[in-house]
Amino acid sequence: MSEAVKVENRDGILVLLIDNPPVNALSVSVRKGLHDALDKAKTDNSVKAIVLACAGRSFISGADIREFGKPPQPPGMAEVLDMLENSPRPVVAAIHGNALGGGLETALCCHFRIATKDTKLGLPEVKLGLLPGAGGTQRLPRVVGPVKAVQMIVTGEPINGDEGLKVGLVDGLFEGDPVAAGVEFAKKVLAEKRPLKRVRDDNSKLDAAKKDRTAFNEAAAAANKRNRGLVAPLACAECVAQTLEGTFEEGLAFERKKFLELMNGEQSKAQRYAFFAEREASKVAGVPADTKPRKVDHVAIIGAGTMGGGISMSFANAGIAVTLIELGQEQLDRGLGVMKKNYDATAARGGMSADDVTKRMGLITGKVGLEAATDADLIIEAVFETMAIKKDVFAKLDAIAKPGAVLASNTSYLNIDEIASVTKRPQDVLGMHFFSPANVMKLCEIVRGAKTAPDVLVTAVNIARRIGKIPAVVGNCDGFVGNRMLSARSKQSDKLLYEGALPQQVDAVVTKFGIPMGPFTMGDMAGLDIGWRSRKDRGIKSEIPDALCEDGRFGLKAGKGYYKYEGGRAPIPDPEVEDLISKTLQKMGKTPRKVSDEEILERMVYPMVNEGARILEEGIAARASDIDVVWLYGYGWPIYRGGPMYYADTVGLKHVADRLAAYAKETNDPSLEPAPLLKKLAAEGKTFASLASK
Ligand code: T1G
Repeated sequence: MSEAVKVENRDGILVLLIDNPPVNALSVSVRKGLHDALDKAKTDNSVKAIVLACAGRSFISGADIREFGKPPQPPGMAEVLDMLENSPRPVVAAIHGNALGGGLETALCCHFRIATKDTKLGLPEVKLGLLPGAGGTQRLPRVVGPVKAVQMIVTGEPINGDEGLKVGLVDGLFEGDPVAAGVEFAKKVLAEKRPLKRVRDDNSKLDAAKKDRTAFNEAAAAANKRNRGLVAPLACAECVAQTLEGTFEEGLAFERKKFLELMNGEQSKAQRYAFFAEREASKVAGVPADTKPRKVDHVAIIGAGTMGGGISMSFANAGIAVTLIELGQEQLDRGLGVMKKNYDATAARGGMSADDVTKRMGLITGKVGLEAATDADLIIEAVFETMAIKKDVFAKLDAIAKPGAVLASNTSYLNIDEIASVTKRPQDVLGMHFFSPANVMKLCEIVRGAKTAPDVLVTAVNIARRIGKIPAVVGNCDGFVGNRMLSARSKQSDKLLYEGALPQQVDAVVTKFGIPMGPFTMGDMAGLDIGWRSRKDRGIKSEIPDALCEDGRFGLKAGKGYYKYEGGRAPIPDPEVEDLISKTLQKMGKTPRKVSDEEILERMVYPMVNEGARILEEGIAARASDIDVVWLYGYGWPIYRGGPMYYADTVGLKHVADRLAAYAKETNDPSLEPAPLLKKLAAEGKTFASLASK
């Protein structure tokens, strides 16, 4: 008996209990344990039925992703699943927690499945750039029908046990101990002499779609709607469609072929990297892994503006009560009204019920005056982005907040140490930089002050994950990690207009690369007047955006900026802007040149990578993968490209460094000179990833 699979014979019911923390992945030790136990059971006449269950918090959460890309270790999943599916005795999967990916595929090879009502049953392989590679694309449609199956497999979204019972994915629900429930169900199956049906043998749920593909095609198209640039979702749909074409065996062979293509493809490698990078970022470098977070029961948010409202909604969405504090009743009511409107809009779209809206709004208690934060364990300040106002708030909080309360600022670039300096408790102060819209965007930059205590960092990371955010710990500098790299890119996009590129050309290169919005569309969205005013305050000229603003072209809100807008938010290239740019260049005595898309892409991405190298040199980020997490979840970097640092590794750091040096010379821009770390790694033929193994 392997320690990963404990075997126990309970009056003829053979219990196979998988115990492979933390998520019961189907690692080789589990596969071996199952294989040996099933092999022995074949000739053990005392065994009348088999129960497959898991110890710990969950049923099997999938194949062991860490094994991918390495030489396969027997027994393979297919072999073990075959033994389950062809067992001469009934096999019952007793599922709790998660049955995901290979976990659900394993359960589909059992004759019966029972689950708890809140179990997550899903095939999320598509999120790793893969598809269910152990028969899931062929078995799930035979159990829940091809329409439901294609939705689940292409989106990767799970259903719970309740819904599983309704759609026939589970045969019964249970509460409490999976093993006891499994044994009881197995006894019932024996007593009722239920026939042993293999999922693969029942095609009845495929008949309707075989006759009329409309519903299936519509479901496949709908599920694929937001998958621009990704190859896995399409492959998932193709595999499910195979159930309507040929035999089970043919479908299985097709699935195998497509799975291997994806697993060995560039996109899945990047997406699997992103999966682990996200989890790595939650481990605070330099802080002992067993550092306990402080207790956070009561949360206060200061400021009911866009950010404060979005942050409050994130907590409410996670079922955590918050006190939302404003200085005046009118501002508070306005902020609460905006949140209610947001929730109502989601409900109107069917994204939640009216009851959900009431519940979530019920978790947000509006208060006037900072005193309402007195007993909060965590206070997140989200007031105006000026140092004076933040200092004033933190000085007051210092006098009001209870000892040990964590004081976080949502500032997007101001100096955390300067904010902390007005308190007597700098060790309790840090940044929690949410990204707008805060109730949607996943990233939370956790900004580490010079004096921030380790357990305060761990507390912020922990609470960020509790509200469904993806935390990345960053150091204190102008722009932290994300915005600092964004400014390196903006500097180049602005310069390109003075060299002959047009806004729509630059934006098209960036969106074709897979980033949702180009720099000039982004500028129009944010408003060009903000930068214009700040430049005027500092006596700085920037001829093209200045000329646009002098012409009242403030961006989307003015109906024109770098683009024109005709009623909607879609940016329309505007000949007037082309004219304005050409006149500005003439005035400046500049001759525009043809700028290639390739140069634009390199000057959009490589300066960011260069800034990322400097960020690593300065210790502002502990890992290159943390920088990638920031860009994947804060700025829409395409998941199938892994992040800027991962992407640079795939391009080759020597090429990146050489191109930067060339552009530094051609455009007379020393800031494009390769950073020392980049130069060093390039010279040594190494990658940013090689730093992680140190
Ligand atoms: N393989 C290896 N390690 C895994 C893993 C997996 N499948 N899932 C999680 N881990 C590690 C994770 O890296 C972390 O490690 C720890 O477990 C806790 O994870 C053939 C091809 C299950 C919902 O895609 O979605 O089956 O940081 O922090 O928040 O068709 O983990 O502690 O060192 O995420 O409670 C399909 C992936 C695989 C599910 C739990 N399955 N996992 O969330 O914990 S491919 C998945 C998750 C497959 C077959 C195909 C989540 C979770 P460390 P965690 P959590």
